[in-house]
Amino acid sequence: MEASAIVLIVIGLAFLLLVVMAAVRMAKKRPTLPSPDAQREIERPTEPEPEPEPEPEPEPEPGPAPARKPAPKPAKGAPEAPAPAPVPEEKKVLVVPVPAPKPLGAGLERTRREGFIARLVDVFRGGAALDDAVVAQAEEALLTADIGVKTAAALVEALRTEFRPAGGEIGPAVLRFLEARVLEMLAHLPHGMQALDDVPQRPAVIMVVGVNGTGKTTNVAKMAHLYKQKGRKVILAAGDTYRAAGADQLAIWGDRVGVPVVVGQPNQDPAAVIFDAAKRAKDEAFDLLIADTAGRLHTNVNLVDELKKIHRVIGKAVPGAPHEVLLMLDATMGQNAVKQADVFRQAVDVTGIALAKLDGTAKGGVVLSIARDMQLPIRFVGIGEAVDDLRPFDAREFASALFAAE
Ligand SMILES: Nc1nc2c(ncn2[C@@H]2O[C@H](COP(=O)(O)OP(=O)(O)O)[C@@H](O)[C@H]2O)c(=O)[nH]1
Ligand SMILES: [Mg+2]
Repeated sequence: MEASAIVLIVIGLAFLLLVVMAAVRMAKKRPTLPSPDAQREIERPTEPEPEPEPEPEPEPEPGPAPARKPAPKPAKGAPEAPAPAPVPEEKKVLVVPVPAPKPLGAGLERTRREGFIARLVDVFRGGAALDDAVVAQAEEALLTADIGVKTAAALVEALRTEFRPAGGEIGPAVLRFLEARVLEMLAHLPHGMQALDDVPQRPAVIMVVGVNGTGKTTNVAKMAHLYKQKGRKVILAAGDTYRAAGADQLAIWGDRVGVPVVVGQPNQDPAAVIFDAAKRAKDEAFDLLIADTAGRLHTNVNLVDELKKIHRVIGKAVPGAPHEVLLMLDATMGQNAVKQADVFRQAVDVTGIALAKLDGTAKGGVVLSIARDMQLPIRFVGIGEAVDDLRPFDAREFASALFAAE
């Protein structure tokens, strides 16, 4: 063979080798994507995402719909996938559910689970007879509850003399019996939100009093919201002129619920601010004026005088007003709330009670003490901080929520 032929064969073989090597390298390279990010994007659909922790179960709290997970972005430089059928994403209507008002039972949860109801359930658990020992334990549970000594004694007496078990498990029957008794105790007072229809001259005026921090300012606005929903034209007076924040707080809440708020100067005489508000309410044909006041220390003599003065001045601006003096009590204070009430009742003629913060306490039994010992109607109960969390008090709803079987 000629030398030139050999050279040609060698060159040919070398070329062939180069082609094979290049092919092998390309085959190895193919699965690699331009960036690690892009690789993650591609792998996502095949690799099942870790399931969200099943425990704890999310509370069935009404709220905005969970944000939808954004679709993975196509990786930069990744090979174009065949165009998927266009999803009419923009046409989907975003439904934001309007949260349903919290049931009253939710606000009584702690009283049921940690308070006297839980203790009663324990006393009667699994039992079938109502002997003296069981009654004594039930008495103890009721006496340590915030329902007040007299009320507790009355319930135990009824249990002893009138309760006739019909056989079977006794616990649920005792709860039904006590529920009926509690309802009887509450029934004779005109609880609930006043319609104010019988007020001869507009505006009707509600004056709200109570110790600082009980919930006056926020609940004045929530009451305004409730009356507004009933079609009333409502105006508010920021009578807490001692704390600059007091008036600002009411003004912000007024904006939120869409009612005007009459605000005075810092440290202005609160009676003057409320008088101005009453005049405006009259001149501009408002249906209802709700006046917030300062709390400070309820033992403060000045406060008592001040409340008397406000009461008088309201009557001068609107004859016959105020039509309601609502005492705001804080349920978390239990029996102390009942004690506080006396001071205010000596200062002004309290005509109704609003009980805030039932949701934050196991002392929900205090409702019974207030109604029975004070003989005052409970107009509203607060079961949270949201605008819808102030409820007109309904005795039947309360009793059945309190004794609801678990
Ligand atoms: N959890 C709960 N908090 C409440 C309720 N009512 C009022 N509050 C809170 O109690 C605090 C004091 O309320 P505020 O209206 O300023 O009381 P004021 O000093 O009497 O005017 C605020 O943080 C309110 O949001 C209620 O029903 N439940
Ligand atoms: Mg206040």
